[in-house]
Amino acid sequence: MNTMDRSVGIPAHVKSAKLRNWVTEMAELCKPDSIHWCDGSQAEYDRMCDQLVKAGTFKKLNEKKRPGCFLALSDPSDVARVEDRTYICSNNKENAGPTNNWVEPKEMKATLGKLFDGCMRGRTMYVIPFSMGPIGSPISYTGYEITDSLYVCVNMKLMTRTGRAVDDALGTSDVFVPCLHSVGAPLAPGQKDVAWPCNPTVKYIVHFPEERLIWSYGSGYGGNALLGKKCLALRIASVIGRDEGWMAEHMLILGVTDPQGHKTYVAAAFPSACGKTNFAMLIPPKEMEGWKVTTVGDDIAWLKPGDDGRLYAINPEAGYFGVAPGTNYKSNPNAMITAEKNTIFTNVALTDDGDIWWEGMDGEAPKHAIDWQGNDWTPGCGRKAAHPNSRFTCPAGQNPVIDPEWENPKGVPISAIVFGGRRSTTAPLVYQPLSWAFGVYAGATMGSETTAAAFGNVGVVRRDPMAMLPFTGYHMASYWDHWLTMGRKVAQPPRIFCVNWFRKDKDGNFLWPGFGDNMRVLRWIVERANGGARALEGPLGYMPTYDCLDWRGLKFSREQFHELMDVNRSEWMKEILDHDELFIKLWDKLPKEILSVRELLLSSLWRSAEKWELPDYAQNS
Ligand code: SAT
Ligand code: MN
Repeated sequence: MNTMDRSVGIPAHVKSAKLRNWVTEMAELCKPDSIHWCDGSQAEYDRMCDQLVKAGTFKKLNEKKRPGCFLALSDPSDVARVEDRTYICSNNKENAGPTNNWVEPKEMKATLGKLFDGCMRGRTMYVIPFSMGPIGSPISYTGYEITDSLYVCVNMKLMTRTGRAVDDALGTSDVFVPCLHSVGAPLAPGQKDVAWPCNPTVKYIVHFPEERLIWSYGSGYGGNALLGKKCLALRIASVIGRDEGWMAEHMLILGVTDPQGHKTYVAAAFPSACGKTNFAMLIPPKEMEGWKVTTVGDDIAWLKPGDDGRLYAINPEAGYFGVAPGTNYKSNPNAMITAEKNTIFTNVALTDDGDIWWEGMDGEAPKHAIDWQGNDWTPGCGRKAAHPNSRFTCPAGQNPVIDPEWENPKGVPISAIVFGGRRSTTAPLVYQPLSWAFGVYAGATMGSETTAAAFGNVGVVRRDPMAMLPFTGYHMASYWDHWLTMGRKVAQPPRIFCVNWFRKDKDGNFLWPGFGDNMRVLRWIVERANGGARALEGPLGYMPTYDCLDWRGLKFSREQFHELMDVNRSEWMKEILDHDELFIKLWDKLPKEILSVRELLLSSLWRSAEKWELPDYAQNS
């Protein structure tokens, strides 16, 4: 432990008065047995992992097979983000908007005050200094997470930049986001702790956007507890970005290098279960020699205007918190390599040789394993070995295709923004909306078919504007307005594109191979964004014809391509009626441009043929 202040154990090097006062107050409220101020060192991380092993939270994995790796199994009641327990407590209900849960801030503080009172009894209170973005960079943001979970401490060490350097960079400043977290499981004197403490019934993930304050209670899992990620870097940052003129987006960032060595950066928003991590680490087909994809980020992008009139993006995170099931050396070898060492696995299965396994991993299933609930598991037992939302937490720097600029404090210039969803019908493989406003409309009305029963019926289109539905810290329509404002402010905004890798034929087969072959579409996007590739004007925007794409190494006919690119008028008329439902919900703050674009889209669909056929360029024109 560091040199302690006599009263509550705040190290003397911590100079910010606001920080000292806040930690003191929270210690008085939560009443922990002791306070530990995290220094972020490797030695501290190792000590904490040892302690987690002793407590039974961690199991050390086979050092030969998974060096530096641990497995944690959570309580079955604590396995994912809890959207229905997530609140945006802005001063006025109108500012949270109809897509967020809201409670009057004073009332929420009263409720939480009672829950937090004494909630850390019998436990240590850890204070984690962390930076979203490189420490000390002008576009980074500092947070302090108070938590009673060691699991959170070690995950935050991988997911953010933590430790003493953050305290020093903050200095006497009072600009930081206070994040208070408790698992909500105080221990009576002598009471033995459980492996995964949490509150099985009471959970609150609460944001106070005007105060830039986060309080989270009851859960120890993922985005509920690692408060730098969705809570700070998206919900609170979206509000800060609106106020300061930048954007916090749920986007991956990748670099595309062409055979001449020219690099273009692309940001892309996909709802969950659309292969976002795979796209961020895409491996181009070998026939597309000389093309290369590198990763800047896999989940979150902060986009800020640069002096040259372009938008620059940073990845505020330092690690990946990736979904394990379905990841394998074929679907995403780079993710597998990233998680080979120094990784924390949560809720995957443990094999008899001390390694991990999940559904969809390469090779055969093990004959026997311990499942995510700690029970014996065999291939025919009828239960899943890994939880569908099981995760790996690993340092981004271990990604073999990490972009050399990924930690550049200036960020990387973004040339294209891609919106994508999972649609078995209606949405073509790729198109480029006619302008920024048309692109904002496309992002705002983005829809994806549900894959997990968690959202109700499987296969129903769920609207998820810019993939930000659960992550926008204010009124969704004001957020769209901010997008439109940014397009006017930035002299050279990125070009916007829409993709759909998931269209199916009449028999329910995917029309597009996906994975590495998405590079064919990405190449067109990049060339288009750089003013190169050809396109035709369709009813929704610009579209590539068959001859615009690189088909080397893939047998794919014109007919197949046309089926994928078809824009069906009746389907799109219905689609727009469905957009209307969202617009009516958000009517009180709906930007006028959204309705204007809707009219223009209707008018171009009206005059197009029922089945809009993509014409072809003559082969050699
Ligand atoms: O749990 S996280 O919020 O970090 C990941 C997710 O659910 O999107
Ligand atoms: Mn995400």
